[in-house]
Amino acid sequence: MEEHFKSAFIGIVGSPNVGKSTMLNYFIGRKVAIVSNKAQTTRSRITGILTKGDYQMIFLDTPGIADPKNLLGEVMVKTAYESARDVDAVLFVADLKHGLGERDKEILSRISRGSVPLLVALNKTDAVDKKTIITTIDALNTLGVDEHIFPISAKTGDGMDELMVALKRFLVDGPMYYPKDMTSDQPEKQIVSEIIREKALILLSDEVPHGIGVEVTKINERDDKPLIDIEATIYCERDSHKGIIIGRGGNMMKKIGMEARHDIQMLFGKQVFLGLFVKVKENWRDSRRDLTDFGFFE
Ligand SMILES: Nc1nc2c(ncn2[C@@H]2O[C@H](COP(=O)(O)OP(=O)(O)OP(=O)(O)O)[C@@H](O)[C@H]2O)c(=O)[nH]1
Ligand SMILES: [Mg+2]
Repeated sequence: MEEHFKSAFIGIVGSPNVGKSTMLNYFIGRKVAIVSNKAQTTRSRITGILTKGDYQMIFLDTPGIADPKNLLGEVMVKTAYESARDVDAVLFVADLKHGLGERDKEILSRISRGSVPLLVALNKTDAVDKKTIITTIDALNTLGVDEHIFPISAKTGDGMDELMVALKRFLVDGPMYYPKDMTSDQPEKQIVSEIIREKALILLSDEVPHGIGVEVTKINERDDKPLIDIEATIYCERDSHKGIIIGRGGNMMKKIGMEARHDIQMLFGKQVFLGLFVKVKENWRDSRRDLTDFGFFE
């Protein structure tokens, strides 16, 4: 039995905001990666694991590739391209609503130069008409991509079965890399900090959410009751941002805290006390030391 087990590593790459993380969550059947309508939601490589019968598929969701504006941006681009190497297949995701932009073309040309098989998912079929889908496929053909193109909707599931069938062809004989009930390799602290960052991304606007980093400093389960105490600090880049995050009368913090607490409670199945703090860490996205503290460098 063991020797027939198959596995595959699939790298998911593309421009920001095209729906890579939504797709990862769909494949795994639960929320592994945070999602928002803001570009650059994903900052690190997020592993999602799907184990079925005699195979295991390991998806690597990556940060959207964009021109880096700071050191964090550089690290993100590097993470994305590295995840497109040393995998059994790379799944390039594009957004049908936006069509193929210059950045998409550049990413495509870079990843198709390697020896890793390429599949293309054209996401958000639910938001466009048939003609747009055909035009985008034509554009891909012009770029030399003729096969393995899948119009899908990670939101509704349209076309996702066909894509999964295609991905299964890249399974190779290999071990079960992760225990079969494991869906992600993210440590608890990271999951919690990502949930808080997601709420900040969704609730805040302009440049404020992009400069936010969340550090979970405490997760403590009480011995005497089903209750978890969590403390986290939201870092931002400027004093003015701190004011916006706190909000009038503490309203914004309250909102972020309430929504995050809801999700964290669902995750742990226990009541959660969430203590949130806000601190300013100027230009942390350009500081190697701060980025190391946040876990972006080994
Ligand atoms: N209409 C529609 N919207 C979608 C679909 N998939 C994702 N979205 C939306 O697109 C936005 C971006 O989704 P994400 O999954 O965060 O995109 P991403 O590619 O991971 O983004 P980054 O992490 O920033 O690179 C969110 O608002 C999603 O709800 C889809 O199939 N249809
Ligand atoms: Mg993402």
